[in-house]
Amino acid sequence: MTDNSGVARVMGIDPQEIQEWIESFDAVLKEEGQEAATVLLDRLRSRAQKLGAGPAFTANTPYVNTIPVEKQGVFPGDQEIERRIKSLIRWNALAMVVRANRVDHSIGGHISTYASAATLFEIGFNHFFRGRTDEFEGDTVYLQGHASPGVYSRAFLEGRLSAKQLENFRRELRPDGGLTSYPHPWLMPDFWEYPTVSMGLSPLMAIYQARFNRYLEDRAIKPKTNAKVWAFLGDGETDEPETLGAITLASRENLDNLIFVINCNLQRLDGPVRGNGKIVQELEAAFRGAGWNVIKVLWGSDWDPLFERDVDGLLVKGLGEMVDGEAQKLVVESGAYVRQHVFGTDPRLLKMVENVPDEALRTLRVGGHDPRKVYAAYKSAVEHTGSPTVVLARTIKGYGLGESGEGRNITHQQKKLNEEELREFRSRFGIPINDEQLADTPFYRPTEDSREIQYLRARRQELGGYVPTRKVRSKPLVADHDALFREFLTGSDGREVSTTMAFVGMLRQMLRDPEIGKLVVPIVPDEARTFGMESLFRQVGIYSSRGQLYEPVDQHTLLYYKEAKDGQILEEGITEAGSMASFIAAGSAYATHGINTIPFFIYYSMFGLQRISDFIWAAADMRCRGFLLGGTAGRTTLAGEGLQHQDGNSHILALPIPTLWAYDPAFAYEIAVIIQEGIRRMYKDGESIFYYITVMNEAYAMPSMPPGPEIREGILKGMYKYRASENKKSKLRAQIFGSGAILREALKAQELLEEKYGVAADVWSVTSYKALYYDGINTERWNLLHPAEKARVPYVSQCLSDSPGVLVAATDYLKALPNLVSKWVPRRLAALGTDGFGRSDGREALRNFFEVDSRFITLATLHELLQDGKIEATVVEKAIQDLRIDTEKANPLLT
Ligand SMILES: Cc1ncc(C[n+]2csc(CCOP(=O)(O)OP(=O)(O)O)c2C)c(N)n1
Ligand SMILES: [Mg+2]
Repeated sequence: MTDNSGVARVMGIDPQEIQEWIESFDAVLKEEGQEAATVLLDRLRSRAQKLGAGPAFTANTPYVNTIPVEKQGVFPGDQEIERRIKSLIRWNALAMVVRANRVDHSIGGHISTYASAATLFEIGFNHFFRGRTDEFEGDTVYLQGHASPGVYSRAFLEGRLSAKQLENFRRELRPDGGLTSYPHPWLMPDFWEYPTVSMGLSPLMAIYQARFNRYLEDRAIKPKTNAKVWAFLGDGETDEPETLGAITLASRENLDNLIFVINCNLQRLDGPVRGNGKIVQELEAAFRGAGWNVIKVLWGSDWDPLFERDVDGLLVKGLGEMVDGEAQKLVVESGAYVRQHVFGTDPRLLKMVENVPDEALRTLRVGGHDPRKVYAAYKSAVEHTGSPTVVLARTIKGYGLGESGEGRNITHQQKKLNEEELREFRSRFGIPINDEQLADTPFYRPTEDSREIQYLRARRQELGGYVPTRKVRSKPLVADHDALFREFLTGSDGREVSTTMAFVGMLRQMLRDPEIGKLVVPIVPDEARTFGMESLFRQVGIYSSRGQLYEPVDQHTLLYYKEAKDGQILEEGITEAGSMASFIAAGSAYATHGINTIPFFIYYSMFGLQRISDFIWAAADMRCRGFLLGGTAGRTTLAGEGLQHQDGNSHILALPIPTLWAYDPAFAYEIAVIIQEGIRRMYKDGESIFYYITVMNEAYAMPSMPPGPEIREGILKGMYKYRASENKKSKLRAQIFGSGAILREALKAQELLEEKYGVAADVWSVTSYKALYYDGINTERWNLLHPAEKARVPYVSQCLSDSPGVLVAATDYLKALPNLVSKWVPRRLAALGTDGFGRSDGREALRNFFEVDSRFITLATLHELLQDGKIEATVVEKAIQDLRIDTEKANPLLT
């Protein structure tokens, strides 16, 4: 096809002259080849620019297929049998949703997404997606979440899922099991690998997955392969900022192992994605601008002869100017409408189609439904080198649903079809189900020896097995790492260090360990210096696929910024979302690659759970393992920064994620115990859990771990008595809970109470309210279900059973955190916490402002004793004076 689409727009130039230029160019192309033609164009462009006549910038190409017919190549499959298979998959996917909806109107599912994606998926399944075998690592495929019925339906034909399972789609709680609505590895751990349904997450995860694969190769942890990462997205999904947010990373890193396929059905849930614009062109410009290889698959083979006749480029121009809202309308309109609106603008165009009947115009196929076009695009994508590829495939939402849904704005939520509509669908796709059976909408699977099943099986065998299949391939670690962590149990000999520094020390040692050293993946979003990690730059290097092409400004220093091709640190720049995507790739490598990489993602704690919680949720769904380190944590411990930075929230935000163990340790030995245990549970015992540990930047002498086996157990279970009062005689008793940096305030309060008020207080380090809370609710649940058996006692109640006195808890997080356990403690619990917006000031001022310092802990303890009638109000009033507490001070929650 010759593209002359600009011709009509050019004013004042003789068409003859234009034709001559074109012919000269064609001659160069023909005789000298493509490279020469490109040089010629480049030279002309530079010349024009120099003379001030540079062409207007455009990142777009005309609205036609990127791959010309001549370069399409042959389709290697049996098109007829593949069409039959696809039709059966369409039918069963539809039947799943229709049947589920009949049983319960509230259940349903989505038909129209898969209806649009069927050819895009099937070409992948039959020709491209390689399974994971012992010899080859396989491709990684992120499938559009709302198209899951189609994926199940294919697995049914493959013999991997039963009709009963299909029957129970979206009814997972049926006694005989069911199928989860969307791709959730947590719920179907042998099937789904990657959760994709929270829109925008999977494109970002796919980019970082592709980069992580390269990282493993560059570090010689896995062999170099040509495995691909495929991500299938919706066009509406591209409005999520995460979708396009990292595309420049993919091109910068030359990720030619990455292929996006965007299902451009021009619709999202409510209506058109860009009614008044063109989403394909918009995406083309964005991806081309970012340096991607863009392949547009817009028109099916039926259009080829029309474009062939379009010598003046009028048709291309017309299609290029038509907004998507109008293009969507063509789908639902008649052939006559198409004739009038696509070809009616110019008599020359009308002439082109004068012999084409209306019906043929109505059913002209778009590119994403044409197997040959899609095949050619994928082939070109997998063969492309040097940059990632995006395939922009034009499809029709609800394809095949006819009047009831095809191209309609309501189609996304279409779950019901009446008998007439079912009959039409059945006939259109040639499903061997007779009219009487239609009302029941049965599933249909041809016999095992049918050509369809044989073909489909043979294709998957050839490609190395079924996709998706999730299988844990890694071998458990064996060492106990006692020696590694032992040095952190003995304190810092009076040296003042922060828990962050202590953690970094552990990380440095872990990186040297013979078993786990290579497996550790430190991940930082441009905060390594904040956390004192710059020494690691030199020790293990920062990963860069290009090595270091420049001499760093600080090369003369010991800790210079060392980038290396086999560097181990993933220094992601300022992207917590991207860093989390790296964490997910590294934290799931035990399944994806059979490699136990252990990610340690350390970040500014406020910008973690608060900012990227949906990714953390997806990590849990994916059964990720590893450690999240919330650095510069605490509302009053991070001094100076203020409202947006000071994190008093994250331990509350960690609560909902079932597999995330959250700790707020105060001392180095606590961190050592937690990390050692985490490595054991995740990488030796194979538990699919991960850890969140807050670390702070307040420096103090780290004590050594108190003796006794109950300490280690207590640290892990959530609390242990750190320092008991030595005063055994006092009648005034208290139990004070401190956590993280606030533990030291509790210890100061213990002294104050003893010295000034004669109160004997024991101090507990509460390392994890979440762990105590989960233990509490689990114990309660067990008791509820076992009324006749001896009731179990929550761990927090056990701890306090022999601990007399009033109960006071102080935390650098919301008061809700200690209050979580208040029902299992033997008496009233007074909670001090940091509810409200942060402030810029020093620690002392902040802890006064938020009322969590030793003075307020003392006051709260005395107040509790007053409530119990153990002391007089005057004592408390006097204390308020002595402690210089301003009773009229601002309320931190309201100011
Ligand atoms: C983060 C997020 N927001 C909203 C939704 C709800 N939702 C599900 S599908 C959908 C429309 C999808 O449109 P598109 O991406 O174009 O995919 P299509 O179904 O058209 O292929 C929406 C809004 C979601 N799944 N995730
Ligand atoms: Mg869409």
